Amino acid sequence: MRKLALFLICLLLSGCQAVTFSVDSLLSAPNIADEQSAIYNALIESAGRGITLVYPKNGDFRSAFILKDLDGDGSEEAIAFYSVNAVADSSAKAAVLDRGSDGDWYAMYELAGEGSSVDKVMFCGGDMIVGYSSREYEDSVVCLYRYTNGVLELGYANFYTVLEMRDIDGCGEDEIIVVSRSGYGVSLDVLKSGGSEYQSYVMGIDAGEPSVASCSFGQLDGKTAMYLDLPLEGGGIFTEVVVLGNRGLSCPISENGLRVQTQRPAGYLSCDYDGDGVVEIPVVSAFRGYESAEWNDAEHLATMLSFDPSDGELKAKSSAYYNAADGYIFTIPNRWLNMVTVMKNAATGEVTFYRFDPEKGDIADMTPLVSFVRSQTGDSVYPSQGYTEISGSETAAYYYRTEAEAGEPLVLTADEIINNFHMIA
Ligand SMILES: [Ca+2]
Ligand SMILES: [Ca+2]
Ligand SMILES: [Ca+2]
Repeated sequence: MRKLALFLICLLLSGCQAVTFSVDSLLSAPNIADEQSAIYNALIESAGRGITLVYPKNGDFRSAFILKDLDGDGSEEAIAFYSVNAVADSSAKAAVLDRGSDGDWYAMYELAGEGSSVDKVMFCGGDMIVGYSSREYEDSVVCLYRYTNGVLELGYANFYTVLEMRDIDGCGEDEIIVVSRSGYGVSLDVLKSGGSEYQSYVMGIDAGEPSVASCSFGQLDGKTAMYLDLPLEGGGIFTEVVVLGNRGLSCPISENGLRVQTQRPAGYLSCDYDGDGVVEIPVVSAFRGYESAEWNDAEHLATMLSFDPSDGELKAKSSAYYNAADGYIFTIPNRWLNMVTVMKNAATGEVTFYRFDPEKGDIADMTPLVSFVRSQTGDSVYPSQGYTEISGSETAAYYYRTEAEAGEPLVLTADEIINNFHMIA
């Protein structure tokens, strides 16, 4: 039946485009649904009908069946994850399926994974890296498998809180980066592929507690570096930069004694806010007028720092208003520095900048310059109230309105506002 269906498809295709009628093209006719159901049928033939497919939640491979040539024989195997419908067994299973000499799919190997769901699947050459997670456990588990002679062999396993693949040594190939919770901080394990073996680079980083606030990657010295925001003891976060060089893993921020310079309250996460490929680290101080306010009642000026490997120092790139709650960073123009302050409307989230006037005790009595507000897309009343849209995403739109009278020297042009406004994820 299946071969007949393929033949009909080829006939239909031949009406509008050139089709080479070789055996190969007949076998690889592009009917994805047909192929998926053939793989699924082979899976339930092996595992039984009482199964539920498990889809990877994150990463580049999220479909029920992942096609990949795992053993390097030139033809793709299919990888599937599933769970059995049994109360006593919640583990996700991994199955490798392959075509037999008759061209049909067969389940070749199955094993139980290390969690009830699949976080992500990645590939390093033909090796498969699977991150498993479970609702009951805080730590996820990464397993590295190699498929040889029909057997899926486990070559490496570890707990993780961050699992990524990046080329952090600039060799042209991605390394596998595993960050796991350890003691009072985290432990890094970077696996570098060298033919059939991996070289493992291990390093511990002390922090206030074993967790990761955020992980990002950015350019440093012509290579990709990892930026980890980690918790401080007693609250707040600091940033560590991790690079892989000839002498292994290193942390240039700590090695240069700069960790204390990156300390700040939680929520001000490192990010490449301006999209230039370099990650900036926001450290904060009170905005004018808030110097003696309680921390939670104050507004803060963020200094966006970047690490300069040429002299091993942190350099201030810009000053900014970092609005983590509403997802944007507004760079403060130079002529605004020390001249403005800011106030947030607690009800609407609208942020208004004012020309700072030390004679006036109340910011609301100062001269307003410009306001920013975030709105859900599709229901905004702001355009009818004199606001102009700056940018938007699928879930939010951002507007500004100039509040100052014409002639006010601190008023910003539309270009200044648009160029200085950065949405952050
Ligand atoms: Ca293969
Ligand atoms: Ca590399
Ligand atoms: Ca940047």
